[in-house]
Amino acid sequence: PRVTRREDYREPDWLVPEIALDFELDPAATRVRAALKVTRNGGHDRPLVLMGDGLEPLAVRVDGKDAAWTMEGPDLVIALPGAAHRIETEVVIAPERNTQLQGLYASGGILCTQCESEGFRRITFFPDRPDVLTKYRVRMAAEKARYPVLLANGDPVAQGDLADGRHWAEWHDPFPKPSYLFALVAGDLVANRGSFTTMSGREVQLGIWVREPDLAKTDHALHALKLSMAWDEKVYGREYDLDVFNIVAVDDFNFGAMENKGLNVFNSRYILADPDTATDWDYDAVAAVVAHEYFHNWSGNRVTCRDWFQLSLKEGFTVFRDQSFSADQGSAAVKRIEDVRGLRASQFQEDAGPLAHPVRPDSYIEISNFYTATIYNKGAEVIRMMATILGPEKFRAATDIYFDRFDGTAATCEDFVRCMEEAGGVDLAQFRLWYSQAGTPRVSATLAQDGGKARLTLKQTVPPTPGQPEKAPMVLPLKLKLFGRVTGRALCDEQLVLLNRPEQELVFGNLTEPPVLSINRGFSAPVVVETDRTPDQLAFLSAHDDDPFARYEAMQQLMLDTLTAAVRGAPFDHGPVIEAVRNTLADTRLDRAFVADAVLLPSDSFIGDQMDIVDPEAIFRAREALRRELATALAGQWRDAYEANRANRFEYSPAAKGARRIKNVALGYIAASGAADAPALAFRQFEGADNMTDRQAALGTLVNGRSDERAAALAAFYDRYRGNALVLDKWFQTQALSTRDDTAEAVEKLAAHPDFTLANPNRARSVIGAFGVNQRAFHHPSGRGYRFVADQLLALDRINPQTAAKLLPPLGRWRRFDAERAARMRAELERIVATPGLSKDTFEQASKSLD
Ligand code: HT7
Ligand code: ZN
Repeated sequence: PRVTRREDYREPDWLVPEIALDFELDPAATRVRAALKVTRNGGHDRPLVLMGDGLEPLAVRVDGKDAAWTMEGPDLVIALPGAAHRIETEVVIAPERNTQLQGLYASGGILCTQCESEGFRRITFFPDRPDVLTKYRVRMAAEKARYPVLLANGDPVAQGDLADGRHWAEWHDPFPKPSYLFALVAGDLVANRGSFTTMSGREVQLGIWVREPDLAKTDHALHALKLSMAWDEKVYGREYDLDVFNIVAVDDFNFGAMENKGLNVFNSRYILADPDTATDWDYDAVAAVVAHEYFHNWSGNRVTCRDWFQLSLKEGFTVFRDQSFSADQGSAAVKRIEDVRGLRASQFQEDAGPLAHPVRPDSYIEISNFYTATIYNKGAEVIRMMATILGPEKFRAATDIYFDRFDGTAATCEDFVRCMEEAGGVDLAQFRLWYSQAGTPRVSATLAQDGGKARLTLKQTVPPTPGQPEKAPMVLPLKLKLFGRVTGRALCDEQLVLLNRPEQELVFGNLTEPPVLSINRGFSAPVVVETDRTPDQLAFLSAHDDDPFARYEAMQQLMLDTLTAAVRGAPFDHGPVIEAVRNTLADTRLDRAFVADAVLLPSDSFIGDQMDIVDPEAIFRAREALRRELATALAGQWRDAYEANRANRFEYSPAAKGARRIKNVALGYIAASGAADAPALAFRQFEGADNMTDRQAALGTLVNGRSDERAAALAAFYDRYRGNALVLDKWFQTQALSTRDDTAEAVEKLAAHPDFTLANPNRARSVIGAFGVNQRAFHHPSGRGYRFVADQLLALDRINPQTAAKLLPPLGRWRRFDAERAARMRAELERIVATPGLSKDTFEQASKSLD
């Protein structure tokens, strides 16, 4: 397959200032007529190349006359004599046969589009690249009874009825946009409507469109949308710009959602929420994704990307914006802890494996494979570091310059960094390495006391990654502080150190007591920090640090050091962890949600990430042993925490969420203690819960065990929710995540369940995706887990290559496992690569994983 390289970027040969699209919608055969105004860009004589994917031109006219054209592979090529022409094309496509869910497709009777990254070329011939900005007029007609609602980008301008039970609507979008932001939807939908008055006093009509039975589950999304609109005005000075903002929820979607101009299309999983069907995690995710897509209206739509190598320009920045928004809605500390947990689980793993790539990649085979944790989450960390270096006022001044200067254009990461330099008065030349170098930097920090002085030595290394064997030192903004071990008082103010050399030394004076180092506070840099802090010092910080993230981190490090020692067979002592957890549980000043995060042990896979060769069974055993010890040593405290937060009628507030969280963590520990009444307790919670958070947590606890209640809960859950696809996904997912030793076998049965289907990405991910991150089960020594994932992935590749390719990375981590497992994993990768007709999506992931 062809490789696209960043260095080959060339301006488009032809621009398209305007397009008029006319859709005769029909699931089996939709006729698409396009009229493009094209203008030659510069003094060349190259023909017009209109990209297509699986399209056949039924008519091609230039300036009103039939014209000569050729096909070059999937693309339509027309030689044009002048500087400006009108091109008309006509094609017929079949949305109901579109299982890839790219382009125009059908989902549960709704016709909808997904064009990012390269789906527009599956609808009509067009220069389908993000630096061609066009004004769109869209007319669509469809059978009125089946598709009473017709939506597109921009503002509605006209509608009417036709003969034969059909009707039509016309929409104009006044903002020039790239083709990836095009959208239309036709369906039998109803709206939860609202309005928002912008800061300049314009009223915007809001609509969350769903199928009628789901209407009652849309209030949370609508509320989140209004909060997001107000937040972007207040924090970034960004106002919405059209008269309407519509969101449509569909069940079949390759991703979370899509920011199409004025018409966001969402995976229904990130819109629908009510207490009976959505967990607190789901509620938070709905608000975060609604905010994310809304924020794209400026960071992505008004200012878009010049080419797909700049993807993090919109995605990293928008994730940073949505994370800041969510932090402002509740506990910022808890949000930061969760974001870092997510970053470590997905991005650090990606950066350490065969698919590692820079935040601004240099090449790709299939761009869909680059919607990764590196582009999104590491990209957000890169923006966060610049915000930290500049400080809030200068950062805001920089984003103002960025939005004003590049409004209506397709920009680059370099453009963004220059705005930061200009407003911040800083030189970010070396900082730019964050965009070009892959790999997670490692910092070692050692603190040596010498009388009233302490010397801190910081060293950095950046590990080699595919194609980048040698790395230059980076700029690492590290917030740090010293605390006195005796009094617990701060021995200095917090400092921001920019570590930009391989090694740097800092000296602290006037010390009156032994210092303890608090470093990378707030996770100011996305790096791995290794320190020589003792278990006693970590336990001390977990109780005294005034930065909540550093406090959490000290506890995690203490747990991790204990667990990795146990796995390696080195001497270890559970005592300090037990004492630290005891103290944290007893500290009534702490937010319950924070306590719940702090007392959770690192996951199996995060423990594995610390080892050169991962031994899944040894890790599982060590973690279970510590869990059991914590559970029994603190049995009374877990019971107290459970009881204190038990009488909890559903309310969606930070306090109520925190109470549910600590209660459910406590339930897990009660079960881990082996208490005889634990299954009954969990089952009672399962049956009596008035919300999905408590019900699913109880189910999860039971599913990890072997009680009679397990089967009863699974059956009851299935019976209650069999008609609700999103909740049924939880039923599948909870079983695929089970820590039991028979999970590999169980998922094979799940895949044969009548409700399992690969055609729905959420369902596929709920089994194959969840199983792939279940370290113990996926790495079953027999290799059956690998075979299962490879079989499913190959079957899915024929239906939906984008979704299939995203499930491959767990198989690519073979270098981290013992020789036998590695050989089995490689064998599956080789089988995948050798499969005839494999998509380029899966080919790229699998072949890179074998290199
Ligand atoms: N910008 C959106 C990306 C997206 C996407 C990418 C590939 C294939 C399908 C997709 N659906 C949406 C989502 C976002 O980051 O906001
Ligand atoms: Zn995005």
